[in-house]
Amino acid sequence: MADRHHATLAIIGLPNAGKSTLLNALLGQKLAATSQIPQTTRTRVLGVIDRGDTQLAFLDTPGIHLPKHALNERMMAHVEQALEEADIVLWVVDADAYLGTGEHALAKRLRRMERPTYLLLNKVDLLSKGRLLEKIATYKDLLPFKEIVPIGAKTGLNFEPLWALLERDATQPGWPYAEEVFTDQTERSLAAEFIREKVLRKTREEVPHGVAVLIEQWLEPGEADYPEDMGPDGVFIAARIVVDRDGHRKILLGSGGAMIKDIRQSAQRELKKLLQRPVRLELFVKADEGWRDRPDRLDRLQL
Ligand SMILES: Nc1nc2c(ncn2[C@@H]2O[C@H](COP(=O)(O)OP(=O)(O)OP(=O)(O)O)[C@@H](O)[C@H]2O)c(=O)[nH]1
Ligand SMILES: [Mg+2]
Repeated sequence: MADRHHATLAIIGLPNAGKSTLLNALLGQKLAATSQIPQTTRTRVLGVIDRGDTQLAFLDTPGIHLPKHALNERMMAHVEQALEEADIVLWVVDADAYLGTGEHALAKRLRRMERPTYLLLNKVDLLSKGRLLEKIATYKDLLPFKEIVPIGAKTGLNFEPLWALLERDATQPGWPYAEEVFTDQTERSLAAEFIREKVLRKTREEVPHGVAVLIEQWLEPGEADYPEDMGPDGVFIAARIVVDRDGHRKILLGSGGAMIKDIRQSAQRELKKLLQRPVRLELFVKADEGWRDRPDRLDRLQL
């Protein structure tokens, strides 16, 4: 007990770099929604893992971008808060993407913070060795990085050296979280996120950015209105999918309801895996124009 150490690690970077994929892979369990759509993550997600005497508390954060709506301002506040709390910053970049103004601005900010920062060059599966070396050369002068580690978040590539470095640098005394604590997400918040993930994976353009999910009913066996035909160990979940425009609602429903049916089925499968029990999911789609700029709506959605 006496030689237990920990570190809080903020996983930050631009949208779509693979931060949430990394969190899920490090934890060996899905905690965060991931998709090819930038700005998938909207809040801060804690994932804790204990390795020997070392406790590592990872904070996944929204991808850094210029806020257009009140929602996006709150997203950026989550990034700030995670950076404040972090002992170590893990800056994840898409090594296959161009190093642009976003990266320069972030480097400037991190330089001022003087926090030990790792550069994690992600998606190295998409690069040749030669291009990877070029990338390292381009990035290394941006900041005095504590470490530069090429990784593949999707496949767990280079995780062993990464773990070793993190364990070496996790020098804060004690363990802030009890051994059984694994995340700060509730089953309900995970369920809402995984439903939203299915929507993001099936829609495009402006639709995904205007989507939010609210769990309206969560019925356990024995509760009033729990469906009688459902068996003694299931859960009945009704969720509302909020969209920004009526046109988006129509897109989500699809012709003859085909799209929403597809979303419902894949979300229900995912929730069964999450909850390890039979799940019946019902989805409703509702347009609420301008919700991303309404503080009351954002509060209700816990954003
Ligand atoms: N080829 C490849 N793709 C990856 C890898 N890691 C993540 N991706 C893909 O990159 C996309 C974005 O991944 P996310 O984990 O959602 O990215 P994020 O940084 O959390 O994005 P935001 O939450 O929007 O900031 C997804 O399509 C992932 O499958 C990787 O190692 N290799
Ligand atoms: Mg994310």
